[in-house]
Amino acid sequence: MTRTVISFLLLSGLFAGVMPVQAENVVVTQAWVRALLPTRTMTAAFLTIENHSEREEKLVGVASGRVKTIEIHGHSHVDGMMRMRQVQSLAVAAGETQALEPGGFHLMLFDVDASLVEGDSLPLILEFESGLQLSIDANVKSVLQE
Ligand SMILES: [Cu+2]
Repeated sequence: MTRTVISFLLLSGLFAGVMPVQAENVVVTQAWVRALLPTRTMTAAFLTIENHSEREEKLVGVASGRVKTIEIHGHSHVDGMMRMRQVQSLAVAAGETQALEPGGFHLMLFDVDASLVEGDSLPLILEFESGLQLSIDANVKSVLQE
């Protein structure tokens, strides 16, 4: 297959994923990012995914123009200690709501644009296994506001 055809297929997949009728069924609310601490380039983001559709939606990736790498993390107890661990995806069952919040699932942001400050907003693109893509803005909040 030529590169042009591949690009076209990728593009059409993208457009199919952001059709309004589909996007309305999955709503992201309460998106926020913990402001960077001085000299740090890593932080976490939190949000709530409401799945109003009739099928499971699985979050498989998150991207931002201002962050190099974003991982989906969960927590597990290892020898009585809470440890973060990366998960490959996060499923939200039909009709369910999944919160990503401190102490639970969260997005881990690595190599964050150092100019990101409190009061700023960070654009995030959430990618679901179904091809659905949601663009949202997460508010940057100081740890003191938590
Ligand atoms: Cu983490």
